[in-house]
Amino acid sequence: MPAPGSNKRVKGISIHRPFVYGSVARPIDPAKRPANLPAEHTHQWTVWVKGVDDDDISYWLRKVQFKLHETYANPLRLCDAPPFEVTETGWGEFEIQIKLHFVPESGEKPQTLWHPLKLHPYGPDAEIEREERRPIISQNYEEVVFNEPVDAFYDILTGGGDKGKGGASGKGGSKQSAGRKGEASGRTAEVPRNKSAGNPYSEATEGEELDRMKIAIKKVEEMVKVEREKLTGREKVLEELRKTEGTIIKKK
Ligand code: SLL
Repeated sequence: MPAPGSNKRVKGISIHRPFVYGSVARPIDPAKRPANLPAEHTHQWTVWVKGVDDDDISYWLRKVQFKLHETYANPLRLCDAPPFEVTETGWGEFEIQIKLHFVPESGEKPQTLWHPLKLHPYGPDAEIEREERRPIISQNYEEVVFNEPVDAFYDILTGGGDKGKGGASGKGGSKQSAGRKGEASGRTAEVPRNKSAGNPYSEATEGEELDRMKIAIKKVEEMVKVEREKLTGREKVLEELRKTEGTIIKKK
């Protein structure tokens, strides 16, 4: 057992933890517009940091600070317990600074992310989304990597800690109990096998992405082959031309 407060690191080990950050924005329905809402506010939005499929991440993430645009009163918003999210209303898009503070046992420095808040539909379905006032979701899957974590944090990350929350029991636990290579037991970096209504990030999604990449690689290889053949043909013509030109020069 390491001495309390020991900062001995677990050598050669790197542990990653997945999470999702992003935002959802809803255009304010004029029929249901709250009376006290400033006239220029067009949307209500929420920005968040959460586990994949709402898995508990509070055993490694202690608090999250969101820094909003300076047009907001008190732009620094600190969430020191889950849910790590801020809901606001406003009129414009801007970059939200998200600062992740890890649990003190980790000894890790905070890490900063940036999320561009989206209020307006984008992509191929933008028009219909606008017409139907659909919520605009913009989110990213991300992984934080802890290289050679200190002993105490390693125990917490892998479920050996005694914090008693979100461990090998309950919803997250059953999903995570399978374990991954190089990780002891309990808490792992597993994502759900299949996607669901609220969560697009899963092993199946990853598989689909890999299949798409395989198809794309094959296509690129075929295109390269076609171009190579064209090049060989042109080099032959060039060779012929060189010969012909050589003959002409001799004639001169
Ligand atoms: C823009 N560069 O011009 C961006 C800035 C800022 C949005 C957008 C403030 C709300 C409030 C708000 O929505 N700021 O007044 O409380 O589009």
